[in-house]
Amino acid sequence: MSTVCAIATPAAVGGISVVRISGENAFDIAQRVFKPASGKSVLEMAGYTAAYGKISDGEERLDDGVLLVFRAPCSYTGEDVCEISCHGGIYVTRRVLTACIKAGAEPAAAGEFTKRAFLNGKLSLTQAEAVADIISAQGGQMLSCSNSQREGALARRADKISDMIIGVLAQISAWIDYPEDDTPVVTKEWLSERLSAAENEFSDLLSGYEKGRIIRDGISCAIVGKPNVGKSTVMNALLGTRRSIVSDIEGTTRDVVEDTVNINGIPLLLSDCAGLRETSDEVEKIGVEIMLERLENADIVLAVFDGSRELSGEDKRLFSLLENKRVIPVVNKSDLERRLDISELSAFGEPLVISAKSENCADVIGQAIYSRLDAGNFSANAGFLANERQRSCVLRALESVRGAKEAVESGFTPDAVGVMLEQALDCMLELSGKKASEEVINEIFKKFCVGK
Ligand SMILES: Nc1nc2c(ncn2[C@@H]2O[C@H](COP(=O)(O)OP(=O)(O)OP(=O)(O)O)[C@@H](O)[C@H]2O)c(=O)[nH]1
Ligand SMILES: [Mg+2]
Repeated sequence: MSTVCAIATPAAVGGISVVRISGENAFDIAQRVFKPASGKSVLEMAGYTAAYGKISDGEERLDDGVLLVFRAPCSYTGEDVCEISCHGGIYVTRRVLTACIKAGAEPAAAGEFTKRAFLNGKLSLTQAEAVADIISAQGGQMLSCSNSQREGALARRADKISDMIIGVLAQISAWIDYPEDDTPVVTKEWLSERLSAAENEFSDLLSGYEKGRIIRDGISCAIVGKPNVGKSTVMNALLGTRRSIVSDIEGTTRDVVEDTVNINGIPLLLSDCAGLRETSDEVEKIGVEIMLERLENADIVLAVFDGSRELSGEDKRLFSLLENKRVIPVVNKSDLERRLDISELSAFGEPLVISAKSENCADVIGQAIYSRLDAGNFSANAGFLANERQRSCVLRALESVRGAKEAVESGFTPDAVGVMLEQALDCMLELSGKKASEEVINEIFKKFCVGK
């Protein structure tokens, strides 16, 4: 493989920038660009050591910096790697990169270092995907889940089930090939037990996907209700700032107001929407249309009612829109005399009775959202499906295992069962990357940034 280089830090001004070189000529190239102040040659430096020195492009001095040396296979990519840290200016960093290219390195493609780590057996595909997730993590939960994945939580789970399937396949083929030997007979019960174990494992992984998605992407939360019930006041309380305009004029919020807040390490993507009512105002009508869209697509809906008033026709119109949604009914203005009959909201579960103007309102709503999503008991250490590709592999594996189970039940021959189990195994090998096509691999690493 060629020797590649890229800037590993963002294209922005900072204290330090890093240019990374990986491949068999990494030390030769670094030697041409970097001269250690000690007078020692880069080629003599041991792995995991650093040197301070001068960075040049031919005769032109560019900067002073630090060189880190990693010798194959003990590096991120598994190849010889050098990292040159220079001052974090955009121009100087680009010049250091150009000097490395002039010295013989090729510019790295997006994700090329991690792709090489995968190709050199340093990481499974799911671990490589977790590296991208760590970079894009926006909340503590996502970060800790991605770290578990990078440490191989899902890869281990996939390997365990693949090994089990391989064991069953071996037993089936031994029995077919040498029926006269004293190979244990593959009975219907023996097969069913193992197929059920595989089915349960796949179903378990798939059932955790939704929670994983929420932790990964955050929760979208639409705040809806008729005008003047206090939606924008709730929004501001959750954000801890005056983001939305609050007034006692009905129809104050017309355009959707969006912002993000973190609850227990999960990003909550809030949309404060226009109040639901019949209106002849063209702009407000559009606001109501957008509100309906947000309501439809939200992971969770805060349906706000004014507790100081009886339920109106507009409140009741909202009811039908909330069907089949994950709803938290919020009865606001608890500081005023209650006129709303809470039992009328019983279809949506226990309402939160709050005053959006009170200090603890954000905590109460945040906790209610968190427990409603049931994300708290999500165990990332056990491994979970972090993206659509991984989910699709497990879905297909589950289908094949169910097909194999049906074949056993219908009295099909063991080789028919074996074919379906092989399909399931292929899906698991695609998941871990042991048998993924070049297109799949390229697709994954294309989404990485250059330098990672
Ligand atoms: N007493 C009392 N008044 C509140 C409470 N929450 C909001 N209000 C008042 O209710 C009025 C409407 O509040 P908003 O937050 O603007 O209501 P909204 O639902 O966003 O209204 P629209 O944007 O018009 O749909 C304002 O005068 C708020 O100060 C509360 O808990 N108690
Ligand atoms: Mg409002």
